[in-house]
Amino acid sequence: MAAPPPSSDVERLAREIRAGERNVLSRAITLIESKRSDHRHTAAALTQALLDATGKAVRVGITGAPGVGKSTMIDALGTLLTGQGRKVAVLAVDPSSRRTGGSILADKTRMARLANDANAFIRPSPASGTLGGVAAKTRETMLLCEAAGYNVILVETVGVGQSEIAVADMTDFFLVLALPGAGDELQALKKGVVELADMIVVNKADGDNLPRARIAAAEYGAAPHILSPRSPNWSPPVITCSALKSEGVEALWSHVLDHRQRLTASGELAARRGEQQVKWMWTMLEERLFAPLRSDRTLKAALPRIEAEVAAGRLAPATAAEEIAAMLAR
Ligand SMILES: Nc1nc2c(ncn2[C@@H]2O[C@H](COP(=O)(O)OP(=O)(O)OP(=O)(O)O)[C@@H](O)[C@H]2O)c(=O)[nH]1
Ligand SMILES: [Mg+2]
Repeated sequence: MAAPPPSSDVERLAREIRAGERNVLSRAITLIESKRSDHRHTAAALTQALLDATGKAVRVGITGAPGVGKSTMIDALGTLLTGQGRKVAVLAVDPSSRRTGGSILADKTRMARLANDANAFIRPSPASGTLGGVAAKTRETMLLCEAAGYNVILVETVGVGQSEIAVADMTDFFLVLALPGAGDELQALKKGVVELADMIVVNKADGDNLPRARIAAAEYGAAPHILSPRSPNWSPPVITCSALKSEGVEALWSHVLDHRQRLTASGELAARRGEQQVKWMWTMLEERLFAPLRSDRTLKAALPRIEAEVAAGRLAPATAAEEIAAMLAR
């Protein structure tokens, strides 16, 4: 099936994005985030038109508990990379309503250097919605940024809930930041996130924290997941850093590049990307099929009643599912 030919509007947008025009990029991302169906059609045509210019960036996901120093690390790492002549885009996946206007501003002040860097582009998380929806928009945004010439994409997500999986599924390298405290934190990290990690970075390894950070790094290094890494060609390193003092950031990046080289050589990187693309397709299809559940007034009004009937045992779940499917099909 061939994609529909792009309209002249889409062609112009695509051309300007390829030329790296930031304002156009911002406007195009707003189209992607829009709920209007005409905007969504344009956005889809645009990503299709730009597809050949995507996929060349190093995509890095960054997670960790609130306050661990993700934004500070992104500022330090991003500044290092723009200093090497790279173009860095910073995106976020935060489906909670945590990130209101105020904290976007707070984020920009924690990324003060990057926020004023002509070779960096910072875009906060799309407004709250379903995780699937927010993640889908961030993925599309990532593609636009790549087409605009950004060759490093850093995606921040907060270390609570399912959003880590979504971010691990859209990146090549997944970085978990941890605190020097260890102990409890190690327990928490063991519950899943760490299995996604391509590297663990114990941050805030400065001042009085330094000895504790070293101990924590040794403890993480001995954690069971390290013995069963995601790839046969990569064992996740555990390092210490100080994002605040920009210490250890170069070593961090050299691990990212080393990982890239090994997984490219083994063919795993291409395979991972391919699997991710197919998974995105299904996620987007699901989002699209279920969209009426959130937007259709009649459906929205009917669902609480149906749920209540099912909960009370008056309506069989199978019958309820049939009823909802029939309404979706209308
Ligand atoms: N001492 C020390 N403080 C740090 C370091 N990195 C970050 N901080 C401080 O920790 C606090 C939180 O930093 P952020 O970068 O905003 O943390 P975050 O993980 O992005 O936080 P959320 O986005 O709210 O989840 C700030 O006060 C930083 O200055 C570090 O390496 N050393
Ligand atoms: Mg942050």
